[in-house]
Amino acid sequence: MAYVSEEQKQFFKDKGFLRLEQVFSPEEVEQLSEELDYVIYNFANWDSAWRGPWRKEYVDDPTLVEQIKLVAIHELHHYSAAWARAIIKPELVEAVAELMETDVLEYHHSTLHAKPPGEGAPFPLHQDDPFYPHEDGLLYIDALLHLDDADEETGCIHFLPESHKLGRLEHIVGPDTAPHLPVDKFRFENTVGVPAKAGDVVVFYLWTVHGSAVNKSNRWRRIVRIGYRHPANRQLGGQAMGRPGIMVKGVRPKIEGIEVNVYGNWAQPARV
Ligand SMILES: O=C(O)CCC(=O)C(=O)O
Repeated sequence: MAYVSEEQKQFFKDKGFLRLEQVFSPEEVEQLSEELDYVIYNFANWDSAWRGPWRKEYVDDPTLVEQIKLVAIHELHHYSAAWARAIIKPELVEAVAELMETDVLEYHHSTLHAKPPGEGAPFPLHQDDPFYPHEDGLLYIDALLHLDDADEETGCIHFLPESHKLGRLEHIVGPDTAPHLPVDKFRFENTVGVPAKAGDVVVFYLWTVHGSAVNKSNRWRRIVRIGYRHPANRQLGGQAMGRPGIMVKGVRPKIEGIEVNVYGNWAQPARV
């Protein structure tokens, strides 16, 4: 049984992104949403908006430039069993594996990006590569699981079509800014918005350029990004570096130079 059509595969390969409709049922979304709200109010960081001088290009209202808010937290399955089920859900994992054309797939990380009403933070155009660089940006797929309907008003995700074909791009980095692409060369007006419904998943390559605008609405825009990679795709640094992920499809192939450093692994020296 196929989870994505040939047309969807072709679109993804060409454009670098794709919306998968209703991967999660309304009942699943309701439970994920309820448990996520508990995490948001009890564990998450409400001061996670990306910083940097690029903000003034993305926030029209000067009084909001310093006010914008983003609620974030990593690894939702450490907080909620519904989320533990979500990251291994066969309909999601199989669709990602088909798009990557692989029969082995490893979970890498999950990250919540929740934009509160009225002041939800924008994201400057960037690739995800600077955050968790991998040797091959086409053997890594990020999946944005939508908990709310997202549209232009709430700051839905935008992509620069075909940008994954550019490979790894040099980003502006530094202590006072989140990694991003130069705002004069990478213009938000050249991107396409991908509105999505709660339960939809929007997928894109590690090298696809993306970003989003301020949430100007009176609604939340909650998205959880779930990263999946081919287990042979070597990580070069950043988030979750050195941490093996759970296998979500197939058996991990033995790769020279990729260690599986699981605490308690029988192959590790005994702790005293
Ligand atoms: O949540 C968004 O609007 C953007 C998220 C993003 O840039 C990312 O997950 O890398």
